Amino acid sequence: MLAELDVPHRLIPYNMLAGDHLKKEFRRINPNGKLPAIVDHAPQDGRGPFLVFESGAILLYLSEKHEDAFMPKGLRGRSLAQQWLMWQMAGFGPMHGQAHHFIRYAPEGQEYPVNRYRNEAIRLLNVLERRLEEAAYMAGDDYSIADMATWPWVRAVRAIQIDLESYTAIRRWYAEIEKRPGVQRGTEITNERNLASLRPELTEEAWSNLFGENMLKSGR
Ligand SMILES: N[C@@H](CCC(=O)N[C@@H](CS)C(=O)NCC(=O)O)C(=O)O
Repeated sequence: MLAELDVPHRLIPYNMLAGDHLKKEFRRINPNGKLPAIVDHAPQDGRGPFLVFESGAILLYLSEKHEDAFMPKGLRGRSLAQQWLMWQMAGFGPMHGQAHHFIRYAPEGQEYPVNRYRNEAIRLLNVLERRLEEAAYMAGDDYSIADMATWPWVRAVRAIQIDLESYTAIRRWYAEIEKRPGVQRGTEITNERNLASLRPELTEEAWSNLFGENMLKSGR
């Protein structure tokens, strides 16, 4: 979003495997201790820095701050963008996240959760495919913050062994968004290798930072 808006910003990479996100300083920015979060040093009211967490809230905040950027005009259009953004936040993102967890990070051989979350991931891709058969973008004719929120999870599906071959509308939409200069700039930092490797090797320490005792301790 920041690259698309072309506003000055400083990106601070956090290494989750090393537990950077568990530090007290970061919890002051995001009480939920997760990435991403932003600090706006130039808020509209001219008061001190403003902190925003939750990716959907960050997208809405930046859109509103920048004259409703990437938000359709009119009540219907706005509502459509919000509906699909909420759908991503509450469904597509969390379900794909769990699919990544059980397929890539959990001990192998757990058939039930792997099937459960792969099925949900596929069901949600089917919902997206139907939507993109009837509209160019998720909220209608134009690219919006709903597409921005969803595109990165679609980008990651090969790591959960889902093939997009039969998803014609999603592939059309995906390729159009991938060409955008803002998207190219904004994705430069993604670790492609990590996305491609099916089961990343985690040290005990990294595991604990992500899913275990270190993660729990940090929030107490
Ligand atoms: N609903 C949150 C989800 C944030 C989230 O789960 N972020 C992941 C990285 S993509 C994270 O920080 N994981 C570290 C952890 O769970 O300890 C959002 O959309 O901002």
